[in-house]
Amino acid sequence: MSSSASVANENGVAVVTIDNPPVNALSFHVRKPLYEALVALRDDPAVSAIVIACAGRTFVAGADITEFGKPVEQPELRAIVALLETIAKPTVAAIHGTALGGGLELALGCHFRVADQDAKLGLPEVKLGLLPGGGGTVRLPRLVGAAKALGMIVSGTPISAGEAEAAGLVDAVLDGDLLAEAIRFASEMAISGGPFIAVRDRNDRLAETDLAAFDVHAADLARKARGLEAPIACAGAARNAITLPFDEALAAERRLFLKLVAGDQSRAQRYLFFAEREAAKVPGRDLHKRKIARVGVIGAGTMGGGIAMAFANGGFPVTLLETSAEALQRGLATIEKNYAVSVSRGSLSEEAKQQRLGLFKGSIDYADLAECDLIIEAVFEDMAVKKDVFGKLDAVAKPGAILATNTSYLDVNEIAASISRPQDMLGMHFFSPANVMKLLEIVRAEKTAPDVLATVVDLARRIGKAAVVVGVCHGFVGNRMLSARGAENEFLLLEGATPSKIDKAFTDFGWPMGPFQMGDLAGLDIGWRNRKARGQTAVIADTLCEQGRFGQKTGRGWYRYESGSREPVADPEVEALILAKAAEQDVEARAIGAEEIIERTLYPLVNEGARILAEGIAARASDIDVVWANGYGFPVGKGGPMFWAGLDGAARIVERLEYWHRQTGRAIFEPAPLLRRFAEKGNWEGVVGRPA
Ligand code: T1G
Repeated sequence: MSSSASVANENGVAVVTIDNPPVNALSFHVRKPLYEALVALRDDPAVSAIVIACAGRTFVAGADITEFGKPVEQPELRAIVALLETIAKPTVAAIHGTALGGGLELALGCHFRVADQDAKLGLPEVKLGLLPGGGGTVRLPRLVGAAKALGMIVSGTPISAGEAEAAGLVDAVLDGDLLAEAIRFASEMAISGGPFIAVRDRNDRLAETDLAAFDVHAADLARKARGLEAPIACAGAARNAITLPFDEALAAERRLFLKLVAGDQSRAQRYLFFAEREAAKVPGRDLHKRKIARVGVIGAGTMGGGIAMAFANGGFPVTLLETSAEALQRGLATIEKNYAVSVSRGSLSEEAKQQRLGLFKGSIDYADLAECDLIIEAVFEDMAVKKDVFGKLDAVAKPGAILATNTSYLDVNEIAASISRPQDMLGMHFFSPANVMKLLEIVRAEKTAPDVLATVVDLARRIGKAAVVVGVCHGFVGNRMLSARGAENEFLLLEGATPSKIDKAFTDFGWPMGPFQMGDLAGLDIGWRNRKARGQTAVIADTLCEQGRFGQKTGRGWYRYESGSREPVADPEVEALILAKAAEQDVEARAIGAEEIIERTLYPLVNEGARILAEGIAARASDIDVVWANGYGFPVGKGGPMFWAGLDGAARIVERLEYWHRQTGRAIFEPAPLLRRFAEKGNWEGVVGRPA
């Protein structure tokens, strides 16, 4: 018997234990012995029931994603599930940790599923650009109903054991020793004599389906797919479960799966899955990490409050410091309001809200930060202000405390040089809203100690952030590339492309919104302040700001917003302003197509990424993609700017950059040497910079 799938007999109940660290993925070396064991146990008269359990920290977390795109080795998961459904004796899946994807589908092949109370169950394949390919789209609706199944499969969001029990997915949530209780459950089932009905033969929940309501829900989900194929395929497969006989629906699922798994979108999303984990593999990651028991946050404004919530959400006690009692109260009130909104939306329980609020301690006295192990400042973006804050921190923070700045572009080395302990200092650049956005740029300064970096990278994972270590430069990785992406915006406007046209080119590409909508959302005054600080101008954007048109918050920016609405409406006044500015500069308006817009915005984006790689500000091209997919809404079906460059053809990007460089003479179009090398090699593998 293989160690990946071993069998024990507990008084007639056979226990098959899968052991494939770290997440018990259903790799071939698991599937083969598992299949063989189940055949033997099915036919063994001494076996009255079968329990499938897992060693380690979790039940099967899915098929082995690394196997996709390679020749399939039999038996596949589908064959194991089909085999399970030929077994007359009771079969029970004992679930702990996360039963995800193929893991849940394996459990769906069993007559029963029991779980411990901390278990989570889900079908997250959609996040990999796939759909459940082991029968999940046809079996799950038979247990929880089509509507619930549709939501689970298209969102990919796992549910708790309690919710799963209430929905009919789990037969019992067990306290105490899960395996012992699962064996007892199985034995009782065997004694009961059944009947033991395979999930495939249960149709009562399906009979309840309101197909019209299902289709309305599915259509709404499709509208939110933004060009991604998997969510639509997931909905279609779930609908087949309702309208087609089981085996036809299963065959349809197979066809849809094979199409998705071979497609660019799934390749891109699987790439991002591993890229996010690769980004956390920084030098020194196995060093001893400093203990972080309490986190201090300085500044209770939008960023500081969001950062404080991010840590409280991760279970960390937070000391939130402000300069005055009024500012502190305002900040704490905003935090409470944010949690209340989550409770009203049903995404947070009242109990959890109270538990998290209980983790906050407010203060207006720096001395209170002395008990913190990590202190993050989120004060005004001004070097003098930051240095003043760090001077105070240097005086009060305990030895070994990690000191972090949330600056989005200031020189972290300069701040580090202003304190006595630069080795304990780095940047933690959160993205607003910091309690929601997954990306965290961890800025490693010249003197940051390796164990400090390793501690913060590990901490990022513990609060659910996608951490990317970046080097020190203006704007680090994301904002520096964002500047490159927007450098042509005013030229495009003056030459005849309207804000709506440019934004539509972006949304058609798959972005959630275009640069002008984004600017109105974030506030045009932020960019205006940055430009003034750097002595830069943008004739149209500056004029809008001089007119007090800051975007949604003032009801007018690039677009107009009816009161209470966030819907952008093209504003003739803005278009008139653009025409006037173009006339001043004798710029002839012309028709500008989407392709040109993409070439003059996204190709410089990729080019700047290549420059960042060459300078070692990012260690890998995939790190840059993790930044853009998690911090800026780059369409995940295209994998990020650097992965997309491969899809779009780097040679063509170089050629078009050269064209625009000849046309404009502007430096952003001068192809970076590393991009030229990528174009020759066809991938970034050998084209990486020094470690960030
Ligand atoms: N296959 C291969 N490797 C995996 C893996 C998987 N399914 N899941 C995780 N790993 C690796 C991961 O790369 C990392 O490796 C290590 O395990 C620890 O992971 C047919 C088609 C389970 C919630 O999508 O969501 O089933 O970096 O760092 O933070 O219908 O892993 O150490 O070398 O993420 O504790 C569906 C994916 C697959 C779940 C644990 N299942 N995994 O999180 O650890 S498709 C999923 C996760 C499928 C069927 C379909 C998380 C986790 P390394 P980690 P974690």
